[in-house]
Amino acid sequence: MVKSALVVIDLQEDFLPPNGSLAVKDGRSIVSGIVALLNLYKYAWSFIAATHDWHPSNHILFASQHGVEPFSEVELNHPLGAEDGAGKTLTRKFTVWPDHCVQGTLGAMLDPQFNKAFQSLQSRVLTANTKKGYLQDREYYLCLSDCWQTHHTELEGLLREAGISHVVLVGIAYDFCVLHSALDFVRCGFTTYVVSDLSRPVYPENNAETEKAYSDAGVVVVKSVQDLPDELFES
Ligand code: VGL
Repeated sequence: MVKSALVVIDLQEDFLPPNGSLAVKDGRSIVSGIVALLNLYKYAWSFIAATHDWHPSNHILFASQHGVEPFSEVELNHPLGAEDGAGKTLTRKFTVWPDHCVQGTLGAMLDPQFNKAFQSLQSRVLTANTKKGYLQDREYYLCLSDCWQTHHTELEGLLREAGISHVVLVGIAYDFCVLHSALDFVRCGFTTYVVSDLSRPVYPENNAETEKAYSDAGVVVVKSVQDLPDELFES
């Protein structure tokens, strides 16, 4: 039996115009479409999760911590010091960002229209608020684990407990947290959809590369909600 979850990624003020410190172009324009997806009469979700980037103020992926310009790259060590075969600590290059989604700040709040609709659902369907990015020393573009796959959020366990087989992702950003979360869901065995009209990228100019990453991984990207198959909502 198909049981579907909607996962709304990082619909937080810092990713949204006009004031977000890492505002994604037209980010706010997807909110009303996402709110429409919360209509349980129309869409029979078994689970709805909202993820929150939730960083300490000295998070390692903030450019301010490295004295470099936002959107430049830094090379970081594996947070647990894992080594390659030759005994050398594993490293990876990461883009560093303006400070954003600092725990407890206005910028970390969910968009108010979405938040109100989401809160009002909470006794009618299983829901989760999944925080990620709270460990200072590693990035979490994924909502199931960090980028090194060393620490896991509770979301996968909650979805498994609820018997979820299919997930639909919307939110921000199409080329970072939505993309990497979708890849993580596929790795964990979920049938994974992304609705591209209800997501926006940081780098629209890289869309061809982003689309390739989705399709290489087996994520089904549909343009609009109408393109989602009916079987997602048959219980
Ligand atoms: C994100 C850049 C930095 C995202 C998070 O939510 O996609 N993007 N941190």
